[in-house]
Amino acid sequence: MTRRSQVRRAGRFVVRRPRAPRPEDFTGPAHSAPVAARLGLWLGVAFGLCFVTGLLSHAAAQPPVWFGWPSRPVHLYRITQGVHVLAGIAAIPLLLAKLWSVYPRLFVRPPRRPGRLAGHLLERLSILVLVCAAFFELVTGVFNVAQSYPWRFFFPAAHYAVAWLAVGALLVHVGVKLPVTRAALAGRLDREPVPGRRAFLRTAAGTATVAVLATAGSTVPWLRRVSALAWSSGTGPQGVPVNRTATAAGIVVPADWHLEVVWPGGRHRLDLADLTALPQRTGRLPIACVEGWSAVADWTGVPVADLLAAVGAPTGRPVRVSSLESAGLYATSTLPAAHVGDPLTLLALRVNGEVLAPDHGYPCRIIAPSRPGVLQTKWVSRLEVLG
Ligand SMILES: Nc1nc2c(c(=O)[nH]1)N[C@H]1C(S)=C(S)[C@@H](COP(=O)(O)O)O[C@H]1N2
Ligand SMILES: [Mo]
Repeated sequence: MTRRSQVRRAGRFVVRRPRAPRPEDFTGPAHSAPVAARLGLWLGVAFGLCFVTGLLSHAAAQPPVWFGWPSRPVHLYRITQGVHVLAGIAAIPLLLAKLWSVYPRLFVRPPRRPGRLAGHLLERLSILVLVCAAFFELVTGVFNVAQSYPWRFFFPAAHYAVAWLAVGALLVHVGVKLPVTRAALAGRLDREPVPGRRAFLRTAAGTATVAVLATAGSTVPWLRRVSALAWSSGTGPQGVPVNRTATAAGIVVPADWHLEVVWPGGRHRLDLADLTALPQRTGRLPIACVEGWSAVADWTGVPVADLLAAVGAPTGRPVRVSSLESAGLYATSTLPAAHVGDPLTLLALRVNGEVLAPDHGYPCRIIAPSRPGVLQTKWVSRLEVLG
């Protein structure tokens, strides 16, 4: 009990009415501006990486007219998406540590002066939005990685929209806290080291590092052996993991399967023997899923540009790819002109020296450099050169 607590005499007993806690009551080493500032800085970096790489991924998957996602370097998308997911994983323990550090501030009394009260409430509201949006992003992201969607909304659209909310609230928060953060980071708040603070920060940073190492094997091959929690092992038929099998997608390849190539003013049909007879090229290319996993394999097939040229179709234009899987998100994808022109953009017939397994898209699939995995369409049946 502190001196401010009210004391009332009632007969022979002294009754103390407890008062609401105040931030100053929380004296543990984690609850201090220097700790909160440092965690805030790390979280800012993690969320900043998530936001920028998320925007890139969104733009690569649904390019706006003014944006061209490059086909080189070959591993570009793999890197940006790996960073996206791993920065999100690192942010989980950092966010929990930050909330633990600052939760005593829930007990700050609102100022009495009406002018200040409005500012105070706005700042509190921005923190509420920030915390909710941050949790939403991290939780839905982890569920997406686990390929589980126990909700009704469309994950990419919701994850993208809430990212803007999170970043807006984060900018407000950083703006409000800038003076105290700068003072804290510059060591101006406490000159004496306080025991326990470093240990708390080290534990938070260590937990984030362990979380990243435990999952990074999904995309960093040499970490596969230490990544006990990696969601993709790198194994599957022909050494490449499979997200959706041919059976799951309901694929039945018809006996008279052929590839139809269509362009403004012409069309051409090729069967598998025609495709196999064309000059083949092999490229060591990754599949990089938006879920953060990636796998590199030797893919062999006909470069799409060569195929178009061979049948007399124009090159240098975007190409719409259709799958035997006729419904749903994966039924079609569009190769931008830059990808069509890249000699490593393949209509692949083989992987790691073998004819594609049904689960990898037999008879043929698109494999293009630096492309979101979701657009590497399997079981291709039609290519349409767009006008
Ligand atoms: N037709 C079709 N193509 C598809 C898919 C699919 O479900 N159907 N999955 C996509 C996704 S999400 C990824 S990451 C890559 C690699 O998935 P895979 O491992 O199932 O081949 O293929 C893509 N191509
Ligand atoms: Mo994917």
